[in-house]
Amino acid sequence: MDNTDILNTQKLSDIASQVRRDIVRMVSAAGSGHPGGSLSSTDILTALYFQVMKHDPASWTRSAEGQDAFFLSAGHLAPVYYAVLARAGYFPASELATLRRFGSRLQGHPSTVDGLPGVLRPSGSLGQGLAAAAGMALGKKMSGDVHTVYALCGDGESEEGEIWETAMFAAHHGLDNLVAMTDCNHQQIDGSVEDVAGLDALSDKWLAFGWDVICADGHDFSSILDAFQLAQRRDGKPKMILFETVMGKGVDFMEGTHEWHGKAPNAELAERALAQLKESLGDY
Ligand SMILES: Cc1ncc(C[n+]2csc(CCOP(=O)(O)OP(=O)(O)O)c2C)c(N)n1
Repeated sequence: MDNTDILNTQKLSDIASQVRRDIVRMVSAAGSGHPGGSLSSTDILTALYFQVMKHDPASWTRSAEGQDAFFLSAGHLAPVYYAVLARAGYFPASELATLRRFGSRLQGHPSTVDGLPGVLRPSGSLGQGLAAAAGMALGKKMSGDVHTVYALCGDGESEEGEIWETAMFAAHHGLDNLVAMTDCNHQQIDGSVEDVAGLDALSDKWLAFGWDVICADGHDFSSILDAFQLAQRRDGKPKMILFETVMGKGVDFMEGTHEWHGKAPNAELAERALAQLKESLGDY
């Protein structure tokens, strides 16, 4: 790691801290939403949007032609998605204050009805986003567009059948331009992932379905960036990055429990959370 890498990871860490502040403030103000998985996947999406993806908010369209594309398959992670999109320049950060308000473009789950820039398709029904990403990856291959398609899934989401239909489809079509990620925080809506349905060795499952599997620490930017680098290999196989993460990362009372999967902190708890998170880009 040289000095430039250290500078980059420090910058990413600062942005991630701001994104975590955004998540806490948005969900608390709305009085509902999904902070736990948003906080666990913050570092992954920060690295993706601020360093890895080849994208341009100014010329972005819903066809994602000539750019990399991202699909949020775990649609309930809308708070982190909106915060990263806003901070990356897709729409003003001030709009984050409208999360879940009547008439807002920032619905509880991503919607395309009001044309929120950066959102390719609605999501929230688990499993669908990865399938859509595979469809776009096939389309890009057929049209000669060399860009990469990314998708983020939850580990609880990986208990959906549609995930495994897509696993077969993508391997069958040799979609090596598809980079899927799983936020392995081991918690889901009403308990631990293992208690609800039991995924066991997730890496063995993806390997058996014909994918390349990369394992990384989802809170260490060097590890995250190395994983994305490895995932660029075009060897005829789709890629799955299994990111090991902590539910609620960065807020002590939310860490490691499913209790904050879909619950908003009150004003007092939000203040306690914000005191743990550094402000870097200015609150909206
Ligand atoms: C098809 C479908 N089934 C069930 C649900 C309800 N649901 C919403 S989130 C969730 C758990 C997802 O767990 P995970 O992907 O691990 O997300 P995290 O708890 O880490 O935020 C479930 C079952 C849904 N949204 N869609």
